[in-house]
Amino acid sequence: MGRLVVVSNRVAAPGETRAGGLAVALAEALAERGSGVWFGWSGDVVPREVRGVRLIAEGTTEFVLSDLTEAEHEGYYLGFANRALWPVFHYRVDLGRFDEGEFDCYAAVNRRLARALLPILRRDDLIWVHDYHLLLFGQELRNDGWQGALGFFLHIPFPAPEVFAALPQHQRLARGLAEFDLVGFQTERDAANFRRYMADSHGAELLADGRLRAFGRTIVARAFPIGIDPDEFGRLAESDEGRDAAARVARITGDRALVIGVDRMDYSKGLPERVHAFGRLLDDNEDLRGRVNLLQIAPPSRESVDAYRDLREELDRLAGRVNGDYSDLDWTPIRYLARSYSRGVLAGLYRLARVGLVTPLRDGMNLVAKEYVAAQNPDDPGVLILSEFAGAAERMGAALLVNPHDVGATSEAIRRAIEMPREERQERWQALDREVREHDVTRWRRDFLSALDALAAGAAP
Ligand code: ADQ
Repeated sequence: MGRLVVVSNRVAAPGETRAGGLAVALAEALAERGSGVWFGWSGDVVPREVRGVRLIAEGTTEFVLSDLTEAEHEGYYLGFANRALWPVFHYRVDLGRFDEGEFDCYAAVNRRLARALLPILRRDDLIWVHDYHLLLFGQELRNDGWQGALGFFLHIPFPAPEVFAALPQHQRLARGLAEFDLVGFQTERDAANFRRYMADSHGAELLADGRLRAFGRTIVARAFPIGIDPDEFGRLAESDEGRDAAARVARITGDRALVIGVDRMDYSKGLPERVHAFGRLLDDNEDLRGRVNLLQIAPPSRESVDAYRDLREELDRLAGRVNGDYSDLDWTPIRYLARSYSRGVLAGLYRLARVGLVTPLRDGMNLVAKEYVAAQNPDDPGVLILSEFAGAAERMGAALLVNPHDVGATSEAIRRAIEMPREERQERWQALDREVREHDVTRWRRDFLSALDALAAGAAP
């Protein structure tokens, strides 16, 4: 069996905290394979020219890191990836900035990185590329002669074809994606969007089992829903760190119902809509005033992108309005913490919270929904309220599903969750827990890699 080569925008190199479950999962995939390479951006930005790559070995895994220049960071990362692809893939064409120069920079960085990887590759390596930063990476490798197996996984949604086609460079991107042998998506809906787009815009022939023929190649486009390590989250929720965090918050909230939201601060996460819904809950239900708290944890991200600064200001204003209207001597309805917490702290708070409020306007999957479920006490579980527009909703129908744009319905769901009898909470939680366990992170990476291995071996997956 050849080595596994993981390619992603950011690499969790040795010594860096592998905060996300994803970084841990990929590190495990590499270790499990016996030998592997993890290649990508070091996280460092240098003024002018990038000279070579840095190699770090850890066990049987080799980390190969490249810096970005300031111009690349601006044009490729902050620019085309985060100001054009991220909004469009999350259905926010209105926020998209379509700058040809930034696209050229994006393509050039994909090319430069592919050329930096190529000399390290061996013929039987299995290459697994991640996410929207690297849509053209496979094509760049092929252009330079790579003939081996190439897989790609998209962590964010693949939008409806009409929305994807709003990107001025959609044809170039589709052509690039067609160079992968396996293209993985979070949900059946994403895979279907991609297949329909390829058929409508490029005359692709749709075959059985996710296969399709386009641009003279046969590729496979299928869903591989990502997950978490539920046992780890269960353990963390009961760890000293988790219990301490829960006890500190419980001292303030007392016996009031706690509603929790945990998100990166991003306009896709529906934060203003969530605060509106919580405000509406208090507007409409006098009996709940003084009896419920919203704890929203949302560290700022990518503050150099204008849309993120605007969001932060809007959120401060909205939470201020609700708190201004309803706070009392011993009660502040919304506590908003703009920082990151360790996974142990989060797990403890998830377990304490009566309601997990996960209401993105769009999300590839949303791992917070799964973490909330995994952290619950089976005897007295909380209630998950989940946006129907999160990928997680496709298989987590036992949650209270809401349309996050419908402020009234979301507010009503919060009320229902707070008042839900234990028996119904347990029934719903058991169904959700089964799903979180069935589609955990280990299955995700194994399913993807065995499909890619099968394609590499020339067999149908
Ligand atoms: P994200 O958009 O980052 O990921 P999500 O899936 O919710 O969204 O993952 C966020 C992770 O960061 C979770 O593990 C969460 O615990 C952690 N996190 C969030 N806020 C935090 C805070 N304040 N402190 C500490 N940790 C925090 C992208 C896609 C998703 C997809 C994932 C994985 O946008 O749709 O589910 O990749 O594929």
